[in-house]
Amino acid sequence: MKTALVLNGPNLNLLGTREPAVYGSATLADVEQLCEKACAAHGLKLDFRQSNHEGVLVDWIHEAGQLQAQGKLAGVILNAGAYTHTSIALHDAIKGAAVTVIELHISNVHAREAFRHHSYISPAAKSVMAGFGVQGYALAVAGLAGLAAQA
Ligand code: CA2
Repeated sequence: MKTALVLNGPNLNLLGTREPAVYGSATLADVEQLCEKACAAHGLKLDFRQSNHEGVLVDWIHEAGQLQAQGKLAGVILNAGAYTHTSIALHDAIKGAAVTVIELHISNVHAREAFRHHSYISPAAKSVMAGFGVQGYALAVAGLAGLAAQA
């Protein structure tokens, strides 16, 4: 059984505590449960992580590239948070690791401030999703399972 690695970037540990109008009221622990269910339904194992540190996310993407090359990983669902809009390091890591990444955003970043309209992740990602709320994580798991099945 392959693993789906779900990576969450800075401040996503605050989910459910503030800004419910933008991000909803589910906590990150709720999102992890939702991903567990989605992975079980699609025959995937879940590895769910969060970090506020760019370099930690870079290291996890490198690790993911190795696991995917070994046939153990379906790919990565990445909500890079605000690093989406700033991080050439994450862009380079995804390219360098040659790992399948689904870029995910809870909110519709294109309907928000102009500084959220550009993503350094998108050109390196296989797929991009935004604006489905936290249910987007379950949709992304389904999408990743589909990509893995056709690989
Ligand atoms: O919509 C998304 O998922 C984002 O990736 C979330 C990031 C934001 O910087 C991106 O532009 C879009 C922010 C995550 C912070 O989440 C919080 C949740 C509750 C309270 C405070 C922050």
